[in-house]
Amino acid sequence: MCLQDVFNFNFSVDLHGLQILRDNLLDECVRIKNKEEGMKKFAATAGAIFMVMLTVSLVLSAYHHEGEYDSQHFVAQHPDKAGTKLDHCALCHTGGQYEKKPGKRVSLGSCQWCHYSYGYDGSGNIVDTLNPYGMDYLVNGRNQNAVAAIADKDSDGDGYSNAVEIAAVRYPGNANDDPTKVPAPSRVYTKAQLEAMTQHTQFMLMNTARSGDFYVQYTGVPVEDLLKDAGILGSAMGITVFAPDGWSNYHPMEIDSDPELYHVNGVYPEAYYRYHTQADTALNTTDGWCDYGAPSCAGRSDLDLIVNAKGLKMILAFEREGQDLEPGVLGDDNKLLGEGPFRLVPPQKAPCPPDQASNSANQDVVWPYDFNWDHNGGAASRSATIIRVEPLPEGTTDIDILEAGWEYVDEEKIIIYGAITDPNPPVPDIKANGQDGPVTVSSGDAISVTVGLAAGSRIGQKADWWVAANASALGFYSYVYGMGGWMGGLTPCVQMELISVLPSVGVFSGTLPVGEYDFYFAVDSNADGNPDGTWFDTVKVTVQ
Ligand SMILES: [Ca+2]
Ligand SMILES: [Ca+2]
Ligand SMILES: [Ca+2]
Ligand SMILES: [Ca+2]
Repeated sequence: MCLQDVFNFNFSVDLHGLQILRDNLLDECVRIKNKEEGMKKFAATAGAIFMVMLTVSLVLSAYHHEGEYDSQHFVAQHPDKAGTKLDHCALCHTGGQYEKKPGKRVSLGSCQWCHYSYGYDGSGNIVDTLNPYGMDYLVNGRNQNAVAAIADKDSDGDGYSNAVEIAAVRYPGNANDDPTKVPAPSRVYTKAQLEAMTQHTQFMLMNTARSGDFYVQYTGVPVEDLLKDAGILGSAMGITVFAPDGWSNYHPMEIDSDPELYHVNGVYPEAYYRYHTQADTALNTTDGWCDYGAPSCAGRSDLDLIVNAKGLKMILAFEREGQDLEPGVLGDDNKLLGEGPFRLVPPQKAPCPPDQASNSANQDVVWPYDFNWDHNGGAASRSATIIRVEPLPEGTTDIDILEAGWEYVDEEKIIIYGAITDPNPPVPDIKANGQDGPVTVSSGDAISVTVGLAAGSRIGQKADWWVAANASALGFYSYVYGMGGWMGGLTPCVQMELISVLPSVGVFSGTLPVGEYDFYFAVDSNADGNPDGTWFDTVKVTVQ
């Protein structure tokens, strides 16, 4: 009798718990299916198939968000989704890349991509910025009926209809976001918490392309320290910082050869203070371009080395010249005014003098506008409320607060989410004879193995479940739910959404031949059929 026969022969298990869970899941599938069919019927009876070929001639003022026209149609159809992450440009628009110089491509998020591709003056082609859902919405009439008409389509081809995705608050135009994923770990910081951390003060130039330059002293916490405090994972490659007006900036963790990518870790080069009467807005009120009026500029002269005791770092600033940053508000023209309560401040990577504004008619000056000079001011996110640490851990998706950013401005908070420590991960538990082990029994003694799971933050995420035993000299055996017992090799027990299994259920009960057995219970952060063992527990059984 081989070990497999032993397992099969002796296998007797209380499947009741698992069966109840399975039945609940089947009910849920039926419910979703009915909902989908209801949507189909509604769409058909409404006859809402509008093939309106739109000429995209959009008359809009500068800085006006196109989303305001379309979001009303989406929210009218889905009033309960107002203010969710779907009530955002990213519902219909994608990010993109452009070739800045031959062979050099720059990636932009949905907001920046729209502004880049479509332009502030509406001169570009908005269609270039649409994701598959946005495209379906457009060709179906670009109105509330269009939202209904495309409900049962799977625009992004990820296997879930638009209606199902929207109900689950998942992007219907992004195949990387679907209802089997759970929100990424997140952590909220208050201003008081930031102030309690080790402070960093630095004097620096904020050089912009066309908004005017200034020297300033900012105080805050180094972003590197903040992310360490949040438990940044070794897998993190960079951060995207969001402001509540929809603006975002990406920053890699380590220094990058791209001059426009400002890194999070480490220090930036020292710089010289550059002063010229032509640039000084206090002296040259017609076309000066640099504000030297900050108290921290006092006593400095042209070509003085700027000394910052702890160097220049990317900081999350909350004070300017010792005063709280002015909170951000959205002006009548949709432009963000103010910069607080928190501003992400990157120093210059390649220090240079303040240069004339690009839109100034007078470039016959000491430091005319130079496209290739370092304009760090443009990468300094004002009123930052969200830091996404990328890439998001497998099986997770964006948290649902993108449009709640204004509340964070008022409440002086910032949220960090993504590749950070999960304070509430799944905890699998496997026991032999009620013990965590190791367990030693005599030949002929009964052995029972039970598993339990606290699904934690991953409740609802689709996963591979594994119940396996590694028997000395005979290799792996798996308990496969669909087969009703144990079989040789590694096969998932079941592939389904993570749920808490409390109390524990039996997976083996009987006797085993003399030998050593390592029993495993694992759940993965994916459902790809390959054993990852993202979260696992083990118990050793020795039969003497
Ligand atoms: Ca889909
Ligand atoms: Ca999707
Ligand atoms: Ca400038
Ligand atoms: Ca897997």
